Amino acid sequence: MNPRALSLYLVLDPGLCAGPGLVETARAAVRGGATMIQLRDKEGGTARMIESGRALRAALAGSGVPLIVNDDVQAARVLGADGLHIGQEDMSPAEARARIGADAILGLSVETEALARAIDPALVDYAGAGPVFATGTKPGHKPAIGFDGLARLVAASPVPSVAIGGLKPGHAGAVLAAGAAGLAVVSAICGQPDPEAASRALAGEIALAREGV
Ligand code: TZP
Ligand code: MG
Repeated sequence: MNPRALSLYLVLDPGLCAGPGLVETARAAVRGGATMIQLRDKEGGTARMIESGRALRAALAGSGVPLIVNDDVQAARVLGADGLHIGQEDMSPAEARARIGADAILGLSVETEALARAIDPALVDYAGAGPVFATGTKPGHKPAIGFDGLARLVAASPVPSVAIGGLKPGHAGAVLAAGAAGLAVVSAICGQPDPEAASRALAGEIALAREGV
């Protein structure tokens, strides 16, 4: 996996993208510069995941933006998704890797330095590191780690990390300075009145931060 794909990682949650809908939000985000899309649906079950995933796959075809499925390996396989993202409480990375195949992207959420250090780079392609800030998007999330904690997780991880949790415009410089490959966001794009403009603003900030401006 090219770590640049982690630059602006949109996590699409149907609960928060109810306005324009998942597909329109994804299209707008990609026009604005999103580099990876995850479908995360904690409520709808595998059937809805497959239905939404099919529409997203069609919308993303030819864009070069990978589609990642959260947790649901069955949906990921049926969809032929580009990858799977799992948390610490989901199946093990070894099982996930065995079920999605050698070529798919596998992401793992890590909330502590010890978990980041424990990543097996032979199995996992990237770490989702956070939450950087407290967020209403994920009730009951682990304690916020801040930018200092993020830097420690990134340093401990043997694979590229994407930061997540409460990230908004204004945060890209600090996230990249902490060593992360990019920002993963839900509410900073999903549910914004203009998801394309929101993505473009974040992507622009990330580009500026890379230039060291
Ligand atoms: N994992 C850790 S925080 C989080 C997830 C899925 C939610 C991030 O949402 P937001 O709206 O970008 O804070
Ligand atoms: Mg999970």
